[in-house]
Amino acid sequence: MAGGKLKIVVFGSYNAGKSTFIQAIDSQARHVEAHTSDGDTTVAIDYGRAEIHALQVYLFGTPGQERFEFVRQIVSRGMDAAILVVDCSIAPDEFTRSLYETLSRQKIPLAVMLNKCDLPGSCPATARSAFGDSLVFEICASERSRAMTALTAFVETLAGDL
Ligand SMILES: Nc1nc2c(ncn2[C@@H]2O[C@H](COP(=O)(O)OP(=O)(O)OP(=O)(O)O)[C@@H](O)[C@H]2O)c(=O)[nH]1
Ligand SMILES: [Mg+2]
Repeated sequence: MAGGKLKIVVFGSYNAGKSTFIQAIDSQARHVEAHTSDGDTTVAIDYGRAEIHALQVYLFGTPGQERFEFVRQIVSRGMDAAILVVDCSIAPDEFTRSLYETLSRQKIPLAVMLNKCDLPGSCPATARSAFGDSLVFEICASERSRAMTALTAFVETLAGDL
């Protein structure tokens, strides 16, 4: 695999685990957040990087709240690939479905990361059925090794596109 750069944008509903995923990949990751009574939420962007097979991978996380659509549009510009993080410990939500439909329509590679698989109520097998033939990984974003293994496997599928 030749050296190069890859911009991957991470999408997902509020609280799905996008910031946790990026932090697991890069402990030096940065993010812009607001403190709320429900915990912290991303209001602008997450940024982290990793080197995978001599490729510089730049990860940009987006806010999960619907009202930040304009931020998602700005951050998405020029992306080479997308990741959709899904909390599979709760019932599938409409916003996840709409993000999935929008991303599937775009001509960019997509990986779905079924997150929070460590929680007792999680059901990755059921969640998987909502994502058709897409590339799906089961992760626990707070576990670096599982997050990194999934990201590496996704990046390897992109090698031919670079
Ligand atoms: N048990 C468990 N908790 C997780 C996991 N991933 C994230 N969390 C928790 O879920 C909550 C939300 O995680 P974030 O990474 O902030 O979610 P986000 O998608 O960035 O949220 P927004 O930026 O507000 O859209 C935090 O309390 C995390 O600690 C996981 O794999 N397992
Ligand atoms: Mg976040």
